[in-house]
Amino acid sequence: MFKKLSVLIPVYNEKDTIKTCVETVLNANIGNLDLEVIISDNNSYDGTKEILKSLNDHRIKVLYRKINNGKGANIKNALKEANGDLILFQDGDLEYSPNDYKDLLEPFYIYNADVVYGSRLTRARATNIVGFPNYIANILVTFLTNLLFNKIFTDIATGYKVFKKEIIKNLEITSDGFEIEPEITAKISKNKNIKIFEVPITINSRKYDEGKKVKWWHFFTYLYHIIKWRFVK
Ligand SMILES: Nc1nc2c(ncn2[C@@H]2O[C@H](COP(=O)(O)OP(=O)(O)OP(=O)(O)O)[C@@H](O)[C@H]2O)c(=O)[nH]1
Ligand SMILES: [Mg+2]
Repeated sequence: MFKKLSVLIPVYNEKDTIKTCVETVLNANIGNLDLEVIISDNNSYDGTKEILKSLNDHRIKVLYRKINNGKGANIKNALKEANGDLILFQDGDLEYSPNDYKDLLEPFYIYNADVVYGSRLTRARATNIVGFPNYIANILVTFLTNLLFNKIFTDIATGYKVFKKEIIKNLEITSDGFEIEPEITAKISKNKNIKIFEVPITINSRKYDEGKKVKWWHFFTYLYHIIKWRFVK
């Protein structure tokens, strides 16, 4: 029933990980699905572009943006080109592992899911034990989402999100920055016909000196946008 998986990799200054990330994606277990990998580079200046230019596989398409206006804009750029039946978001930093694809895809076949989130906070798989602030921020934004949208997510800010094509294409996403995450979660939560599943994943979190880009104030960006999307149509 599903023929093709599109893996979207929005990337920005990830020279240390992007090559391994793409290779791991190309070798991931995705059953009988065909694979297309759409990488959107958001005007990296650390050598990532040069690495991307050296990639050579017919399944890969690389888009180069001339300006950087945020991760959301970068995801939307990749999304325009995607035509798989299932569309998966993959960060280029290897905090998330393509070894989890099999688990992320399973609910589409077994439960006819429309959306699957990979949760970092169910503790059912490997989790490296890192700082408390990031953990509590994720718990709080998820709790607020559950409260406002009557849901039971354990992790709304996860980078692993998979969608049936028509679901994600019809969301009409407007956000350009990290606020794309609350926008997507709010919009799918508001639509009672959309079946959302979560599966546990492995997370190998990195630190700021390893290139982490999300900052503490994005916690407040998330809170603001979760509340906004609860009331905005
Ligand atoms: N800041 C930024 N990140 C981008 C952009 N485009 C793609 N990205 C990718 O988005 C990810 C940024 O997230 P990270 O800093 O790793 O943090 P995170 O994994 O989203 O955050 P946690 O929820 O704390 O794990 C990286 O993989 C970036 O390469 C962009 O334009 N700006
Ligand atoms: Mg990351």
